[in-house]
Amino acid sequence: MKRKWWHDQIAYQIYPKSFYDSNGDGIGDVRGIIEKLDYLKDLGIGLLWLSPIYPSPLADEGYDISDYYGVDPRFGSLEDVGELIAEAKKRGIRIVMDLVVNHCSDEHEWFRKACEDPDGPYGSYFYIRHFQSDGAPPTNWRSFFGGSAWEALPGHPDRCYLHAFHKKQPDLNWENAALREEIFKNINWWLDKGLGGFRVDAIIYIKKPDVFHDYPADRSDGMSSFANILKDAHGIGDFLGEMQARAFAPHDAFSVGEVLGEKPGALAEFIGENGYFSSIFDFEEDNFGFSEKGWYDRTPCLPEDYKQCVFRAQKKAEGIGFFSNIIENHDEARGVSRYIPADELCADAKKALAAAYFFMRGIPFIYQGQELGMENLVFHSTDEFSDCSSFDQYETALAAGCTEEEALDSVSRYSRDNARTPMQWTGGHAAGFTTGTPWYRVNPNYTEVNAEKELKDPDSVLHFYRKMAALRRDQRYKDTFVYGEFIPWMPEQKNLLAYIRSGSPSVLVAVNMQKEAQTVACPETAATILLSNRPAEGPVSGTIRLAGWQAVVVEL
Ligand code: TEU
Ligand code: CA
Repeated sequence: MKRKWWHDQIAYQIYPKSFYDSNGDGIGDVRGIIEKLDYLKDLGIGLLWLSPIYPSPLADEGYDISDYYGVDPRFGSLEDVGELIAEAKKRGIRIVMDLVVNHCSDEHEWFRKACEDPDGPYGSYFYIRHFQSDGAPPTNWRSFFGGSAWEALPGHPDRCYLHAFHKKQPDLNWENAALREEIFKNINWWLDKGLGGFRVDAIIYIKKPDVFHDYPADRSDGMSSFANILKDAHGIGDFLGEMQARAFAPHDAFSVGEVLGEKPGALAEFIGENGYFSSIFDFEEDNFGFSEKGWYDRTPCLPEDYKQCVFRAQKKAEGIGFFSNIIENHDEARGVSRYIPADELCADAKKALAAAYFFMRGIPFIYQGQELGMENLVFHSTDEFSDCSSFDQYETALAAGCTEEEALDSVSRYSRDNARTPMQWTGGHAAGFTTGTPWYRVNPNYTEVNAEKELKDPDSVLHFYRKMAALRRDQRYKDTFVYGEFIPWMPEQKNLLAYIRSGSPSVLVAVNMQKEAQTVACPETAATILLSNRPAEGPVSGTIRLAGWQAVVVEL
């Protein structure tokens, strides 16, 4: 395998609105990120992905972009981004921005022009169709945020446009070569500024079926999930290959795709040696228990399920390329609240889950606050929701017959709001996120879970993350963790998540994902514990006894 500069990186995701507010307006900003670069450097990261900071009406928190060439004044300026790139570089960190090109904002000038003249050149930047003669939309596709994926075109009541997500996010028509040129030009413009690369949003949906038709209804609303179009969408590789060749490859840029639902057997096209992307995220765990009906119907992911997902994903990528490994992101509940049973949630369990995913094959991504052990919120009423999907899923649950309490519970468990609360820097005002009023509420556990406190405590979750990063970057083990094979170890043993990363030396990672102790056989007679979340060090042999939620990394 040809070695690439991103293979051995540790990545960190920032959700800028909630990371750090430098000017007291309650909204995180680019200057706030600059102020925290030393914190990130000390954590050991080399790639820094920012969720969108472009001008946006924020209907979907910046994933609705109205100008691909700017920075929203709420977040800062282009000069600030230039400074961020330069300051990050000094610390060995490359900036990765979010590329959101399945759709733009309905406030983007392309869409305005399309509304002015749907038959003109900008009309074909979008998917504009006529309503059916009875007034019904062209197809029964449901948008991901609820309701029809078709919305009346402003100024043209007989026509409508397609939106996979929010109605303020019209889908862009990639079949149009002029649109593709605009996108490649934009990517190159940013990469020329010295970016490390892009995280590529919702990219699987850029290819639509040749013929638009209904799919069987999957809820009582008579509509069908937008994801069903993927079955009939063929040939996305032409677009992605072009993007790779025209934009990413010439800059040797890192690209990580948000790809949910590539065709069976197609992984090599995406992340193989000449793949469209450097990597794509592993969503196997996130997808576990998914229900088309909505969050209220999801099946929780127990530790044993989690293990099966991890092993499946690792197997899938074997010999092909690198997944980007996560336990959470800005679209998901907090990993510790999701994969650790609620009554067993504690610092040891948080560290154990961390060790389980961090040393797998692939590029580990840390989502802001994850390194502190930040947890889900508890919602008491809909007044506490912020994200559009929280409202939609709450209504969906009620419509399906859930009580208000059950509907709130499903939002508490899966809402994207969980991940979007302000970063917990201190135990002081607004968790040290802002001197003003934070745009969204702080998780009440900030007095216990915060960076200031954890920096002082050598046993904190934060220090454990730092140790994990240091170990992964250690010259002696680097090649093993980056390129070593992933071999499941004692996979039959319940709630033991263990694997060997082969190399010289080989390493065993063994995680006890339950509160009861259990033992794991040590594959070598003489071995040494390199890292543990419980007091343990030095030589081991025979069997290793793991206390409840103990994780060890052992040199073989
Ligand atoms: O997400 C795309 C996606 O497919 C989902 O994870 C989505 O958030 C979910 O189906 C909604 O319930 C990406 C971004 O990560 C997300 O924040 C954006 O909202 C979305 O694209 C649209 O840009
Ligand atoms: Ca601010």
